[in-house]
Amino acid sequence: MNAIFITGTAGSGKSLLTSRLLQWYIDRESFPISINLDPGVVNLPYKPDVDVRDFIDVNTLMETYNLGPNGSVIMASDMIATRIDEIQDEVNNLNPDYILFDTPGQIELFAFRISGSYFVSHFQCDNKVNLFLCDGMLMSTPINFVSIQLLASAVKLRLKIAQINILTKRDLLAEKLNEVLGWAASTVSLESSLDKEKDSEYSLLTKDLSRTMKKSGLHQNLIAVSGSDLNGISNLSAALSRIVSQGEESIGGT
Ligand SMILES: Nc1nc2c(ncn2[C@@H]2O[C@H](COP(=O)(O)OP(=O)(O)O)[C@@H](O)[C@H]2O)c(=O)[nH]1
Ligand SMILES: [Mg+2]
Repeated sequence: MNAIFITGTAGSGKSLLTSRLLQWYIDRESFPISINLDPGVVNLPYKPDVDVRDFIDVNTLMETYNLGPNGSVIMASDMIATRIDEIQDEVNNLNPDYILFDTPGQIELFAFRISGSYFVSHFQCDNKVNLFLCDGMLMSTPINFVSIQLLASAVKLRLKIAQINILTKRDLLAEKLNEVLGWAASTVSLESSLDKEKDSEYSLLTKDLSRTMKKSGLHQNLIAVSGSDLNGISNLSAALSRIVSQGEESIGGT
């Protein structure tokens, strides 16, 4: 069993990509299942095989503990790890090839609180990989690009498993797509775009951060994917296969 955790900022395309990967593997005669770990989600573009909302009800938490919507979603996310045994049992009974974990809308609730990293490290399976989704619509300037790479690096440090960084919504980027992929692939290209930024103080700071990520091995390439027209999904599937065949010891990703 291979676990694929799908993380990223709110609205970056996690749930849509979960549904697309599910269908991708079904079409290739693998056996994938989907698990919704977002207790606060209302509508999903797929029918989850296991759903954390069956175990944790945000509305009940609101009433019982007199919480607002935000507080109850935080509490519900903190409770995910308490349900790991039930979720593990359901998954073991199904015994799939791929387990697609769709994670809470707000990345910090999963990656930066204790529950999410506990869940990732204690869930039992053969291989684990995290897909970190960088929202294509937020990668508009080289400074934004580096700040999101920094977030991707922080998530990698928290979850401590192999990670693939994905640029989502490639269909909406038009001519910007090659520029953003150029920033990911070439320091020269990124730094020359940073040199053109008006705010030179922040541009220098961003350059330093980017060089530090490169030096420490945290910088990763980006795979551009569209959850809308599926462009790029075969590259993603190939990167996933490489990690699965290399085994869990690989923490590098692409
Ligand atoms: N055009 C386009 N829209 C996308 C893509 N990925 C997600 N969306 C849309 O962006 C919105 C948020 O996506 P969702 O999967 O719910 O994001 P999540 O909060 O990360 O789970 C939805 O309206 C999706 O249809 C994509 O690759 N291309
Ligand atoms: Mg979602």
